[in-house]
Amino acid sequence: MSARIAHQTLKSRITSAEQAAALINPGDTVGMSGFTGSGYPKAVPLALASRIEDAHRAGDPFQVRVWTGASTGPELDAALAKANGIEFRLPYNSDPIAREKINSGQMDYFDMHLSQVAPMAWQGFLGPLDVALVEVTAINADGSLVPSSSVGNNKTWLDRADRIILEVNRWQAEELEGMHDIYYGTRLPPHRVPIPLTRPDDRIGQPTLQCDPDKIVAIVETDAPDRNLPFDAPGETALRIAGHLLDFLANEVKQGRMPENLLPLQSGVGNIANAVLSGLVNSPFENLTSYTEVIQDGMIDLLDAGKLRMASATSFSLSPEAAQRMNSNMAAYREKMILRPQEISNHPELIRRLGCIAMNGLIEADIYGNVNSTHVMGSRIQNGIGGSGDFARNAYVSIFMTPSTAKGGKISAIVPQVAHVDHIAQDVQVVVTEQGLADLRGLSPKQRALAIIQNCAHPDFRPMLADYYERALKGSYGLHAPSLPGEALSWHQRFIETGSMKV
Ligand code: 0RQ
Repeated sequence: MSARIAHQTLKSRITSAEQAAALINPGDTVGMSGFTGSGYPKAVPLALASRIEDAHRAGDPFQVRVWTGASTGPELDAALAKANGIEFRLPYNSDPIAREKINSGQMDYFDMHLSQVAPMAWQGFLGPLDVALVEVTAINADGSLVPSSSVGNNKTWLDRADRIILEVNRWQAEELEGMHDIYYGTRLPPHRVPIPLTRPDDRIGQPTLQCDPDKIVAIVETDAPDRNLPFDAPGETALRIAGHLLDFLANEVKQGRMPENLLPLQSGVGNIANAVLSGLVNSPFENLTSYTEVIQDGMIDLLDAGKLRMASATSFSLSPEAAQRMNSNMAAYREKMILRPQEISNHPELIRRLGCIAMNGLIEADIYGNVNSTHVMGSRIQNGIGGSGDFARNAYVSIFMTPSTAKGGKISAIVPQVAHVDHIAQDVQVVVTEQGLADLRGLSPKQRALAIIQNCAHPDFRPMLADYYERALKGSYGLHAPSLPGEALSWHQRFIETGSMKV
């Protein structure tokens, strides 16, 4: 019997992944743990996928609806998508097999703001939640649950579900206990009250999750690592983007618009975000804080270098090396990190109050600063909006960063008009590429266009953009935000037809 399960009655519910998967029925909605490859269930989804494949071989329909915190790992999204087992998915996916199912029209996907998942689940229009399938580090004698490497929507899944299946993962460090802060004070209107968090390091809840032990129908023991992907060493492009961004922040301090230790940092996922954080290690900034949704390698480097005082998030997103470093020294990291439910880590009220510096990636931006974070050529989803909207709209300063081209230079990340809008121009204050940085604050659309074309566009595409803009100034229906509707999306159409945006 596992020492990780201290509750006497619950020990009797330990079972195999196969037996637990047998408790999930066709058509069930399953709320699973997991956020950016951390803390997702690793055994039961695989067993469920195998059960679904058996059913399909026998000619029986079998699909489930899957809700999570954000992205998960191959044992969950890839396995279930490969088995054609997911009918509907929310709120974020980065798995290539699931992405293909969505883009080929075989899987429905509701791409939503991560802060809104829990409150919308409570509103009820998403339908009932049949099963919560949640990874935890341990079950205490009193039945409280020690969360693992992400919190995500677990509190809500445990509260809302009719039946609960737990995976207790021995791979997760026992010393995670005490790192989490689970706030139980959220309500639906008209009963909402202010969330009492005024600093990134405030603790406003309790260290464990609670649930009704009678709802727990199965407990499966695992010993499996999170999906930890290595980060690339920052290349020339990422380093140049980081350089422009750090210069901008230094100037904000010099102008008196930000304190010397900046404001709480939010940083998106991916190599460029990680490179920016690594750049901060060698910067003059000290005593930094972070109020974000994921803690990635760059944050650990900043903590280790003594530059970052503390980090608040809902999940880890670490390379295997950084995960190993954390797991072997968790008690020390626990003093400087807090993992919270995603409705708190991404809460607009808190992001606005704290004044976060939001730094997110993009697919493309247009000359007016509208940003597309999600859809390639306007129709193929890449990942999802994730937390970028939660942070961009409510941040003290909202920064978007990207290489100026994609796909070997065939695609310009700066286009006449974005083919899909996630972040309207009002939510985008700074755009930065390796070419330079455009500070768009306080600028009119025409001033923004000049700043973006001159500072951010790649030289291969800059003359084309300048030419479009000049002609739009002459031929546009109105001159507030000049545009030529018949031509504005022609770059995307050209890529679809020829494989390049270049003429
Ligand atoms: O495709 O993997 O096939 O090579 O998009 O692009 O340049 O590696 O950049 O990893 O930072 O991701 C917007 C997707 C950028 C990410 C996005 C292709 C490119 C590559 C990845 P390949 P890069 P990144 C906190 C905040 C939304 C969620 C968010 C994202 C792949 O930042 O998902 O911000 N953001 N969350 O080739 C065609 C273009 C392209 C393009 C890039 N213009 N056209 N393809 N790509 N630009 C985290 C969470 O919310 C959990």
